[in-house]
Order: sequence, then C-alpha cells, then structure tokens
Amino acid sequence: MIYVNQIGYAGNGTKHATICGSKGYKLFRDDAQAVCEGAADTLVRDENSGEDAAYIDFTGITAPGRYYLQDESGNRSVHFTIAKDNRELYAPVFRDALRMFYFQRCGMELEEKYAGKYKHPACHCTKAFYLDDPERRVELSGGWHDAGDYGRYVTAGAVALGHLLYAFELMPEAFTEELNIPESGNGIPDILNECRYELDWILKMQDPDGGVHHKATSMNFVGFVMPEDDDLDIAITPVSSLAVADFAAIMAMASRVYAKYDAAYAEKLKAAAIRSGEWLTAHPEFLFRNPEEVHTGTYEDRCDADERLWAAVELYRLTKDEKYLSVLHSILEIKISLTALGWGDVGGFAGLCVLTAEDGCFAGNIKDRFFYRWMDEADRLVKVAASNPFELAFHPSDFIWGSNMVVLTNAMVLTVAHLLSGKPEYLQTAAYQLDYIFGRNAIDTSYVTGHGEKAFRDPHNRPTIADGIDDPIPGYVSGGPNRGACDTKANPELFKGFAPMKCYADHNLSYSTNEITIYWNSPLVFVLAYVMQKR
Ligand code: G3I
Ligand code: 9MR
Ligand code: ZN
Repeated sequence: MIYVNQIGYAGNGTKHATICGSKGYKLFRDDAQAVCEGAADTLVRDENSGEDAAYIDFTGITAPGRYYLQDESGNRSVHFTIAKDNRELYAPVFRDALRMFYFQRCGMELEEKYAGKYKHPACHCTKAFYLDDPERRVELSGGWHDAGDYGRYVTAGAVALGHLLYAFELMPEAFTEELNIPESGNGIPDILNECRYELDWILKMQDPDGGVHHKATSMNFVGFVMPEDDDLDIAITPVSSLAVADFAAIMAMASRVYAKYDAAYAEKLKAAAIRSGEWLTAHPEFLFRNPEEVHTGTYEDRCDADERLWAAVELYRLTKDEKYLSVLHSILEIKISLTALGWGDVGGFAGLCVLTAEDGCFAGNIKDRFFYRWMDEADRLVKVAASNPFELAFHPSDFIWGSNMVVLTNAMVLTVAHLLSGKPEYLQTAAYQLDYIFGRNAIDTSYVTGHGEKAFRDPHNRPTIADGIDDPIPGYVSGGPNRGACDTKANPELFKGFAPMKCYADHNLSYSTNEITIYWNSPLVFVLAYVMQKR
C-alpha cells in the first residue's frame, strides 16, 4: 500500500509518500499514463503503525495535474493533485477550516445564505444559572459550541482563540479573503469578526471582581439532537484560576490585535484583562473544581502555573506594568513546558508572546530562555520525524485522545521555529505533519471532512448526526487515533493487537477517536496559513 497526502503536493515542494509491505512503485497520471517509477532501498519496522515501511520521494515531478501511485502488487493510492504551490493547493481546505467556527456558533440563527443546507435556527438562548447561586440567572448567549457537544468552556475557547489570533497576527496576509459570514464586508478581516463572536461570550463569563467561571453546560450531555432542540437548562460552574488566567491572557492579546480596528473594543478588552490580572494577584492559590453533579467535559488540570505565565506575559506586553514581570520570573523557576499549545498546557502561548514581541519588550535573557527551549523542541521534533517512514514527529505514546491536535501543535512549533531561524528543515517537517493529517497515515484517511478522496465522514458531532444530511459539514478536523480509546466503537478490546496509529473508528459514536473541537481546527488554520505564505 502507498499512503499519500490526499489533497496533494505543491509543484515547487518536496513530495513524499509512504510505502508499506513492498518496495517498488510507479507514479501515474490520472489517465493511466506512467510518469516515473522507483523503489525504496529498505523497509523498516515502524512502531507507530506496525508496518514495514519506507518513504518514497517523487519531488522531481512538478507538472500540475491529478496523479496516483501504485505499488508492485498493483495496489493503488488515492488520487491526489500536484498544484502550482501550497497557496493554490490548500486554499479550499483553509477556507473550510476557518468557516468551521461559524458553524460552531451558538445563540444565533445560521442562515442559508452563509450556512447553505446546514442552516438552523438559533440555539441556547435562555438564561443560564450559577451552580453556586442558583437564584442568579444571566444572559449568556453566544460563543462557539466547544465540540460535538453543545458545551461552552472558557479554557478551551481561549486556547482556540490563541491559535487563531496568533495566526492572524503573524500572517495577516493569509486572511484577506472574505468567509461569507454575517459580518463579511464590514472592513475588518473575517477571522477577527469570527473570533470576536467567541470573545464576546467569554467576556460574559467574568464576574465584576475579575473571577471567570470555568464553563457553561447542561448538567448532562444532551442526546443527538439539533442545537435548537436542546432544551436542557444551562449551568455556570464555579470560578477556576485556570479560566481566570486564560481569560486575562487572551483578552490582553486580543486588545493588542483589535486596537488597530476598533479602539473602543480594545480598551474594553484591556480593562477586562487587567481585572482578571488583579484577581490572579489576590488569589495566588490553584482553584478548580468540577462539581460532581455536572457530567459534561471537565477540562481539568492540576497546575495553573502555565496559564498564569501566559497571562503575565500578555499583560506585560500590553501594559508594560512591572508587576507582571515578577510573576514571569517566579514562574520561570518552575519546570514547565514552554512550547505546549493545547487546552491543558499553554506555556507555548507564553513562548509565542515573548518570542514575537517587538524588540526590547522582553529582556534579552528572558527571550533567550524561551528561544532555546523552543528550538530544542523543534530540533527534537525534526529528529523524531526523521526516524520513521511516515515522517511523523510521534512516538507510540503520543496517540492520545485528540492526537491530531498534538500533530498540529507540533507543526505549529516547527513553523514558528522556521519563522525564527529560516532553517528549511523546520518548514519541511511541518509539511510532513500536514501530509499525515491529510492521509499519509496507515489507515489511508484524511482527517478533514470533505477534503481528500478518503476523508472521514462520520464525526461525533451532534448537528451532523441529527441534521439528516448525508455529507458532513466540510473542514472539520477529527480527534484522531487514540490508543486509550474508550467508547463503544473504539476501545482496547476492539483494538487488540492494533498499532497506535490504527486505533481509530470513523463512527459518530466514537467520541474518543472521532469527535471534532474548535481547538483541533484552530491549529490547522495556523499551520496552513504559514505554509501557504512561505511556499
Ligand atoms: O496527558 C496524559 C498523558 O500524560 C498520558 O500518557 C496519556 C495516557 O492516556 O493520557 C494523557 O491524558 C489524556 C488527556 O486527554 C491529554 O490531553 C487523557 O488520557 C484523556 O482522557 C484526555 O482526553 C480529553 C477528553 O476530553 C476527556 O477528558 C481530551 O484531551 C479533551 O479534548 C476532551 O475534551 C472534550 C470535552 O471534555 C467535552 N467536549 C468535547 C471535547 C472533545 O472530546
Ligand atoms: O458527546 C460527548 C462528547 O462531547 C464528550 O467528549 C464525551 C466524553 O466526555 O462524551 C460524549 O457523550 C457521551 C457520554 O460521555 C456517555 N454517554 C454517551 C454520550 C454520547 O456519546
Ligand atoms: Zn447553541
């Protein structure tokens, strides 16, 4: 078998595929005309996939068109495109990956002119109640549904916004096209229009003293109904230091980004960020509790040092108030990741903030510290990827719930290392991670709906299950293989003897391998924006 990036390859770029079980291959044009042939030297055992495999290189073929590969036993790969460059190749999937956030919008009608056949009436517009003060109700409409469920969670939202707003800030040229959302044409880039929809909801989760509530969800996950048919009461769970710190960080960052477009809004975000910064000073202790009567996602964490670090650097960059620097210095004494970009570990956002700040903002020794940690991690990823035939920067233990997020945040680390150093191997290794997402993996699956001949089709996503429409909304990223899968369609018993890369089920009941979330799409937006600009 031969596994390829099912979207395809840039004519002017490196082109690798992975061959399993045999060495010889031929490349054909769509019309069955042979273009070239070759053979891998040796096959090596790959622990991630359980395959004897090698990568093959057909970089020399540059003519635009549709192609497929065939191994010596006659097995054909899916068809793929060779396009002029990454910009042309990825433009459609980039647009859909961004429009995903519009489809996650809560509290407003999705009109046919923007949503097409996936239109639906407004959802979740009733007032929510505070679990620790049930008499108190508050208007809380808006924001994005987190995932295949209809919960709205502050830390997950802040992290998705972090990926998106850094993508915009570092690569504004990638975001000039309108997205056909209600705000399109208002003079503000659509990515900022979309992010504002979530920011405005997160603002509602803040108390006057700067405390921020962790999440707003029903007490139990609702059944597989359309969002407008979900009539379960919505509870707001207690304040957590994780939510407060992520709130302070993302509001401070957003204030900086929106200042150019809407000064009054930027001031509002800044004041909100500072209020939560003050809460953090007044409450140095870790605070998080998922009330046991609430059975929705927890987003639990055992340490808030990384969240506090992110808040401190964003607040310092915005205000230059020295008090945030002392927080930064004290947290740097603790051993935490300065490159992680997921919902639980956010030290990498602090890294992005420091490393991309204007000259002189952070002292040289602070910047160096973040820089060397970042480049060490990028070097590690390059090495791991070079050690296996899928060129995936993964060990078997990396196939956890949401493994595709780890693939994509690894690719983010690599693209930023490329931005900082210009070394081509970082960009190339990032591109190999995209290859994996788009189908160069041992189950021949593109993990983005609607993109790739064998794209996954059956996400754990309530609207997709309930809407009666065959095709899923395009542009959604699946969670991906999970060696610890734990649902009825994916679990250790069903996966006995499966290699980690194959522990995946394209089934809507498989929430532990095939759900979708906002923070699995957002790193794809970042990585695509980068590779489309750079090559
Ligand atoms: O970090 C550890 C790692 O050290 C360990 O080796 C590995 C072995 O299993 O586990 C890792 O932890 C995993 C963690 O995700 C890592 O991010 C846990 O096993 C795994 O259970 C946990 O899964 C999370 C899942 O909720 C269950 O809590 C996902 O990351 C998280 O994305 C997901 O989030 C849900 C929301 O709660 C509700 N909405 C949908 C959303 C997506 O499924
Ligand atoms: O739909 C829920 C999904 O968003 C969560 O990620 C997942 C794990 O918390 O749970 C899903 O809900 C399932 C619940 O946990 C168990 N009963 C079946 C629910 C739907 O599959
Ligand atoms: Zn809703």
